[in-house]
Amino acid sequence: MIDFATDYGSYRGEVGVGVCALAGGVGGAKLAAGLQAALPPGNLSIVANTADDFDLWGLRICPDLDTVMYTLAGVANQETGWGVEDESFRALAMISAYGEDAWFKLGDKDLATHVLRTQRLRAGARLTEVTAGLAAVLGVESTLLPMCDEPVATTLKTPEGLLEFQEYFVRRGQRDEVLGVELRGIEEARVPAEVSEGISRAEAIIFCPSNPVVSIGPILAVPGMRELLTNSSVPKVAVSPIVGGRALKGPADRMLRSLGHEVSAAGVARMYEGIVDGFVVDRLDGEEETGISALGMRVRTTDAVMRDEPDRERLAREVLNFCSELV
Ligand code: FO1
Repeated sequence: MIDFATDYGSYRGEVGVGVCALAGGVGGAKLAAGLQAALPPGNLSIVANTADDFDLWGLRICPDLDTVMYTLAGVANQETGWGVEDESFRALAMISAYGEDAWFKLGDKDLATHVLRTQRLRAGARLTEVTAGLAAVLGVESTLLPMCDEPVATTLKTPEGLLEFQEYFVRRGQRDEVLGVELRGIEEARVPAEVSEGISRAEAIIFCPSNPVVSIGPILAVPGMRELLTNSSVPKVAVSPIVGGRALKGPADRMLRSLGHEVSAAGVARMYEGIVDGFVVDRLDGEEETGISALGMRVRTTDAVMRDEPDRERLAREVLNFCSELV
């Protein structure tokens, strides 16, 4: 049996191969940080959702990529989960003084990331290259990869009409009922060579506890991504973002309900049916094991809530051990 956390097989020491994790924002970043702590340096690649990216004041903002990047670099704001620690908002105050509605809280240090990213993208670099450059300077030892280089924009159908993702999530505080999800630009998106390589060379693939509709959903919707994952014969394990019928963070529970999915760990497992072969649920949801097993998945029941840093690494090690049992 391979112990992913210690014997790193033939891939030990190579950058970005070994374990590949799919992640959205705050919840995904926590498990990614645990995996990074549990694995030898350079053995983790993370494919992050970029469908909640948008333009604001002329800058390209990539919230999920940045949340993962700051978390893995150890500089994330611990309270919010997004943004940078020890942040100030003086530029935002000035923007507000000019009469703009400063609804999206861009900190001064965070602004540097958006300014440089925008400049490099305009100069013709791919988002994959720009992200690698920023993450390297911040000291991220894992390979952080956007799901695609092309712009994709999650647009939500609500009773108030179509809303851009950040409009729904931040400006309107997730109060609208989500009746449909459209991923604008997804047909033109392509799996970057780096993502294809990260998945093909991975010895285990982990679906972080991120929103299955608007975080993992867009990653799986990039043309060719689902096939790459299903064709891979390595263990694929998802961690439930729903515990005790509620989302660990954000509006996933309400979104699942309004879109007609069952709001439970089993409901999320059903969305990954045919792709993952293992599913991790919290002890609160232990009774769902039979239903999830019926989907053809092995189930691991554990404490799946990450309250602090030791929790992240403990859960990551449990997930890695579960993967080794599935080989
Ligand atoms: N989330 C908020 O709830 N309010 C904000 O003002 C906000 C600002 C922000 C700035 C930079 C960044 O990278 C993320 C930011 N987020 C904010 C988080 C983010 O919009 C969401 O968590 C994700 O898009 C959902 O995954």
